[in-house]
Amino acid sequence: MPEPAATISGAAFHPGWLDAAGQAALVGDLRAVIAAAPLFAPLTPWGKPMSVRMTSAGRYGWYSDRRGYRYVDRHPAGTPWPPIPERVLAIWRSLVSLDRMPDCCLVNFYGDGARMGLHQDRDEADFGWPVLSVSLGDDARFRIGGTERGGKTESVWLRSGDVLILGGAARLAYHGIDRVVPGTSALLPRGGRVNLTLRVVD
Ligand code: MD3
Ligand code: FE
Repeated sequence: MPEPAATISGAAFHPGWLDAAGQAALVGDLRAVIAAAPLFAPLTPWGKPMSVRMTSAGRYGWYSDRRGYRYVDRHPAGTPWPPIPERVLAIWRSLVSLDRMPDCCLVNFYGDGARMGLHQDRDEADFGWPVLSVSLGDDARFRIGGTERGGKTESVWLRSGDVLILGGAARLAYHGIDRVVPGTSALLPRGGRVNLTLRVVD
């Protein structure tokens, strides 16, 4: 596997992994995913809509409502999730594994003012598999700490085309997105940020 340019709290950082043409092609693939499975704002377990809008591709999609966080095999409209685009799977093959493909590609869209508070990703069955994240569009300040809430954190700017692999000790690290800076990328005509996370679910 290629060596990361840097390690941030145990996460492997590959800045600029996708060039401009690769990013634009990926946006085209995601338009088809969103046409089949429209973005929606999941409700937190406390009943408040999240500021990040989401959808998924793959066998499972991530979902939340008053009953809690979980993976489900259908979009809220009742339709199956579309397949994970081949171009997305190619990134996973290059950086994670040829032996096992991800079950879920969660698509997070950050419009004006959207953010994601510090949390752990622990709805998957096997934390031995890393999560792979791809950033597209406007710059975001990403925060990552340790495995205990309230510990020290560090932050790093994620820019369009950057890829992060969260494995090992980083797999259960608290993390979140503090803010997205409008107008920092021309990739998405109406602005905003898209993050893809590839996950092995079960
Ligand atoms: C660290 N997404 O969807 S990606 C999420 O930019 C999520 O939309 C953020 O956190 C986003 O759950 C951050 C980077 C990331 C993804 C998964 C992780 C960091 C992670 C899993 C474990 C530890
Ligand atoms: Fe997360």
